[in-house]
Formats: sequence, structure tokens, C-alpha cells
Amino acid sequence: IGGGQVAAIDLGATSGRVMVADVGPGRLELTQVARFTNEPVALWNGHRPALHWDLPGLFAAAGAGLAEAARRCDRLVGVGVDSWAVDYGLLRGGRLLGLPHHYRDSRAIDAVATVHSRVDRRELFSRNGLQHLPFTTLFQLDAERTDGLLDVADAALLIPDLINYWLTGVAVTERTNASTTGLLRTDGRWDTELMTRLGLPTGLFPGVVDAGTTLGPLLPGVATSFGIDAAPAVTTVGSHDTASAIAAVPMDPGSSAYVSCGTWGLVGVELDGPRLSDAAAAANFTNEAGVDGTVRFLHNVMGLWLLSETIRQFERDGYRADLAELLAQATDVVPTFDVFNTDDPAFLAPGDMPGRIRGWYAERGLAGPLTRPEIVRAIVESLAVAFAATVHDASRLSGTPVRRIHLVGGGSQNRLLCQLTADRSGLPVHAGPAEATALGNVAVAARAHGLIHGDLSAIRAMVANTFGPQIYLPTTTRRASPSMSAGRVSR
Ligand code: LFR
Repeated sequence: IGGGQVAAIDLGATSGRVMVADVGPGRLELTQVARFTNEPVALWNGHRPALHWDLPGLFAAAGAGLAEAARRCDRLVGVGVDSWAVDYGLLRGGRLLGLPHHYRDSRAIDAVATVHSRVDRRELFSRNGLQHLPFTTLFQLDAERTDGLLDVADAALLIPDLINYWLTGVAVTERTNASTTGLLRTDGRWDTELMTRLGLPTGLFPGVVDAGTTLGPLLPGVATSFGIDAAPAVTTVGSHDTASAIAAVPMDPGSSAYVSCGTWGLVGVELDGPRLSDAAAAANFTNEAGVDGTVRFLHNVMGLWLLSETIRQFERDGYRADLAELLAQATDVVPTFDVFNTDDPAFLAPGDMPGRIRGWYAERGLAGPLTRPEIVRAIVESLAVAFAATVHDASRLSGTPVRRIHLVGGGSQNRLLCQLTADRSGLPVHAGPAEATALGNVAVAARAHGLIHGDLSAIRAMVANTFGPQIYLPTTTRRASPSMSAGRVSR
């Protein structure tokens, strides 16, 4: 009675999935109905490869997943879309002008200096509250400007907004993701003055809406093309995947830090308002918009990207890498090497990761990991140190007395990582749920459809009741020292 189902289209940088939640008062059951890989495509533009997202492929796979969801459900009322942040499609007259670029593409490298020569890094932080990441939307848009594309485009839609537009014909910018563009002021309005100073058009992005806004049903033609009879309504959710994940962290924000660990490790605390101090700027912390007016005060740690890109290289080298086996071997390694700085921008681009890690040690005259298990150990150990140090930074900079770390996302299934994070931080780590992003997505959509009620704490209580955490207590006193947090991503 009073129940129903909502679907989440959750696109991650390496894979996408469609999940269905069966929701009723105090009840939330999550099932995966489709999973597909997200393979970026490299298109050579004469002299260099440009890295793009295969958005048409992702849309087709998401549509097929949605059709499967509709088949399995007796009352599918809504669907919400989330993805990684920052990236966007340019359009004219509603038509997409080429495949969206991948944020790991290098085309915006020169744009960082151009933008900073007009508005320096400290002023940018005071306007948008963001940490410096070299691929933030405003740098990418500067590259489009130089390439002449902004002379043609009349709109830009962030990835989830683009999918929402294709599904419904309604173009909006959802707030949590809008906050990652660098073009939204900390008061939540588009910074048209900044756009003008940077030579960007002021009307590219459509108006901002909050998570939980119903856009309308799937366009009849779209529903038919996917084979869906009873079209669900599309609702905005925390369309930035990290915002959805944090909405579902079963935490008390007053005494907890979170690590949302997938491709990236997003480490921080939830606040009521932004922290724009010099200390926050110096530590390269960000104030991104969360669901329900919260602020995600966090820092991007490089995350499992280091591991997945390492395994890709092992496979290119002809070694059939099995993650579970490698992690078991890495657990037995007694490290004779120090941790490396996971934030080094050298690790951002795709390519030979073990080579770059060995190079990091070699350049500093340090003994580094040699064997495959040692490299895996160095990555996990270094991530744990970075997580621990960033938790302590977040606590110090925000004044939050952190007594517990919640680690959610795929990384919560990595036992070595969870244990080392507890050891290095000296704090208990509550691991899970692994599917926090999808849970946050469906929770906000379900609330918009009246299937559940209440604020974030009610959503979190529901998550806590359904998904018991795995608890890791610190077993050693090897705490992170302040020097270990040194060296953020810098210009
Ligand atoms: C995580 C994430 C991060 C964002 C990065 C790039 O998936 O969304 O929050 O900084 O990807 O978009």
C-alpha cells in the first residue's frame, strides 16, 4: 500500500547501471537491472587524440536498462539520472554539436593559465568556493572559446541534464552538478559577471533547479523507441554522483566524515554553509552544493582510478590481473617504501600508471615498490594516508569533531583500503553501502513522488536500517602525519 518503484540511471566513469528501488514507508529494496561499461572513445583530430564520452552509446544502454526496469516493475513511477560532474555537451537548436569531451582529455591545459590571468585562483575560490581542478567546466569552456565552438553553440547541458533533455525535451541545470562548473556563485546563482570577464556567453546553461524537481514524462516517441508502454516521469536528483552518494551516507553529519570512494575518493564533511577561508583555499578544499541545501565541503583524492589504471597496464603487459588476488597478495606485503602523493597531477591522465608511480619515487631518489603486489600495496597505502589526512583537514577546517569515517561506494568493498584508512586515521571506519550513489538517487526521486517523506536524516536512517555497515577499528597507531597531506593538485 502506498508503495511503488523508481529507477536510477547511474553513470560512472568506468561503468553505468540502471537500478530499481521498490519503495514504501520505511522500506527500500534495491535491484540492479542493467550494467554496462563506459568506454571513452579517442578520436584523432589530425594531430592528437581527443578523449570523448560515448554519450549515444550510454544513452542507448540506459534506455535499454530503463525498458528492462519497466518490464520488471508493476508501478514504475519515476526515474532519476546522475553521473560524474563537470562535463557537458554543447548544442545548437537542441542538436548536440559533437561528442562531449572527457574531463581527462588534455585540451584545457592551456586554459588554466588563460583563466587565471583574468581572474586569479584566490578570487575564483571566493566567487565559486571550488578547489582547483584543472578540468573544471570553466577551463574546458575556455578551450571551446579558443576553438571557436562557442560562436556556434547556443546551449550547454551537463551530462545528466543532457540525458534528461533527451528523455523529456526539458532543459534545466540541476543544482548539485551546476555547482561543479565553477560558474555558479556560492549563493547559488549563475555568475554572469565572471562569464563576461572570461569572454564566455552568459546564457549557455539553462536555469538552475533543485534536486527533486519533476521535469515530466518520457517523450512518447522516446518511450516507444525503447519499448516502454507506461512512461515514468523524470525527476532531477542529486545529478552529481557524489551529491547522490553523500545523501545516502548513513551518518550523523555533526560527528562524521565521509569518503565516497569510486574512481575518485571524495573526502570531507557535510556543512550548512560554505567555508571560504584562506586555510580552506590553501588546503584546496571545495564547497559543492549538496542535496537539500547542504554544502559538500571536501577534497578530491585520486581514488580507485590509480588501481584500475594500474590493472589496465598489467593487462596490456600480458598479465591476467585478478583484483581480488592482487589485493590478497598486497595485504601480505611488508612495505619497505614510503607512501606517494596520490594528488600529483601526473596521475590524472590515462596511460601507464605503474610506470608513473615508479617514476614518482625515482624522481625523488626514493626506494619505491617494484613487484605488482608492491605497487598495489603502495597505491592502497597511499590512498589510505591521503584519506586519513584529508579527513583531519576537513575536521580542522570546518570545526567538525569527527569521531567516525563513513566509507561508501565501490571502495567500501576493498577490505585492505578500509582497514588501512582506520589505521592511518585512528578512527573507526564504517564501510558501505557500496551502492550509495544509486541509493541517494532513488531516495530523492522516491521522495519527489511521495513514496517516502522527510529530510536527509530520514533518508539516512532508512539506509542505515537496510544496509548494515562493515566496521573496521584502528589496529595500529600509525597515524597520518601532517606532512603526508602535503602537495595538493596545483597549477
Ligand atoms: C566522481 C566525480 C567527482 C568529480 C569527478 C569528475 O565520480 O563526480 O565528484 O570531481 O568525478 O567529474
